[in-house]
Amino acid sequence: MKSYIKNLLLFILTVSVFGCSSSRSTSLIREANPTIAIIPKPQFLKVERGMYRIPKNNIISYSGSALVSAELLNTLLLKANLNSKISQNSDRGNFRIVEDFSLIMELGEEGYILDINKEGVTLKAASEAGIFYGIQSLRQLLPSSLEDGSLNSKNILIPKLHIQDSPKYTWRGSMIDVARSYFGIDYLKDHLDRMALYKMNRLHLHLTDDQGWRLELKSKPQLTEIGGNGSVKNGRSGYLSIEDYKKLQTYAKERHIVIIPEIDLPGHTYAALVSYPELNCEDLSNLNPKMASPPELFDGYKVGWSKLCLTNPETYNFVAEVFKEVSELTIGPWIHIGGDEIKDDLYENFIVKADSIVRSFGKTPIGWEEVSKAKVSKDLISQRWNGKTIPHNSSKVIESICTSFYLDHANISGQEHTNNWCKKSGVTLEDIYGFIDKEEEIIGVEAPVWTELVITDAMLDNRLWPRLIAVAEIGWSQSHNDFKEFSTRLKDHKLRLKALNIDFFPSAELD
Ligand code: TNX
Repeated sequence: MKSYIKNLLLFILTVSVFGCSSSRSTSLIREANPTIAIIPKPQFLKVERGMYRIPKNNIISYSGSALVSAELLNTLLLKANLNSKISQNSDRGNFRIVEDFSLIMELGEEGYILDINKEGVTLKAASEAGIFYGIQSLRQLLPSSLEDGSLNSKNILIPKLHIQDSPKYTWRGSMIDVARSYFGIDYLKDHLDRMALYKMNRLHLHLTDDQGWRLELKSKPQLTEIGGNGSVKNGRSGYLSIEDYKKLQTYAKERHIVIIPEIDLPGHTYAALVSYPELNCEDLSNLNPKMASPPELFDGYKVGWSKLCLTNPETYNFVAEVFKEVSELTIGPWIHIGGDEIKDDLYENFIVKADSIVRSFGKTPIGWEEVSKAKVSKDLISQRWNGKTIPHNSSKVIESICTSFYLDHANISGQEHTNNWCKKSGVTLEDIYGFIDKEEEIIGVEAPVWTELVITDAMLDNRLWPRLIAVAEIGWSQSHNDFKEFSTRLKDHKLRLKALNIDFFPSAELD
């Protein structure tokens, strides 16, 4: 609270010293104003002179079908210990929500306009998603004590301003490997809340690997009855029930986030092979070197030693049944088929089949970049991680190059319990922010956390935050070339991360 008041005084001082004529460049105005620290950086921001004081009693008016958004804003005001009433089809409220599809050309699917002036707050967008993101920006203008419900001030002031904002990329993702160490529905819901604050919209779950299978399937119960019990050494086991998976997707959808399930095939499959041993080749030649064999579970770190038996026709029935049920359970349009780190003469043949199986169930397949060696359909999206694959066609790409996006790597050089095979010195905030996105086929960015060495909630928080905030900015903002300026805004988020109960890594940039 203290720092909020300090920031406010600083703001009043800067406005009175510099003045804020509309001809001044927005970046200069923003630099002069320490209270505006919105992340991701909005596309256009103009700060006006003065502040708007939010009264104790508020009216939220909305047009069209914006009731859900009005309720969301209502919740935000209630969290700030303010009163508010919702009123339809009137523009008399001091908070006005205008959802108007004709703004689609100007703002796109996810853009918004936020105006704060002496009359109050107006939020306009072509869609619910746009309004949602506008509310996230407004949320970041309110004191961080809002996040834990401890904000109880009679004098909540927000800067008068005009923002017009829309994202650079449609794909702004986070990936969590829940297969090596299990992270369940409670952690994942918190994670969705945190992602939403930073306008991220894709949560990719790496649901299966050698150590564990984390999604219940009715047609294949042993996958979780047996494979769900495994984990990496000292990691947690468990799985998402069908009910959990449905609930999680609904929760995500309410936050405009799509869940992407990954069933990693044909390698990284020991948890499936121990659950249904008949899927192995008769001589177990598909396990090489044999790090475990049924009925033992595998809790080690080695990768690339297990694969489905690609000469066995039963394998393809298994794959089709699994993708059928996963497709039926998944509300989003994408299914990730894995496809990483495996050698087999039939690999490309398998990937072509998996691609067409997934499409036959009406979903768009995604695979780790190796899949693009195969003659797959143009629809298949490739996820770049080491940049070593020469693609067979120019498919769309999700950028996760490990030097910039692998958050299981160290926050700073030498951090314990981190991978370092991609970059010895770690993947620092500055490494992430310095990523240069020059390739045209990129639809967005995604930051994976592999969890061989990440076995508690605190460790996962530490790997994700604050680095995921830099990823969010790369995904949303048109440019990201001034790390110093980003760091200045980031500092302002430290208290908010604390209020959200996040065990973030204490990066120097936060102090
Ligand atoms: C490579 S990157 C993997 C994962 C491991 C990670 C960390 C990629 C597509 N696959 O299976 O967890 O390295 O060791």
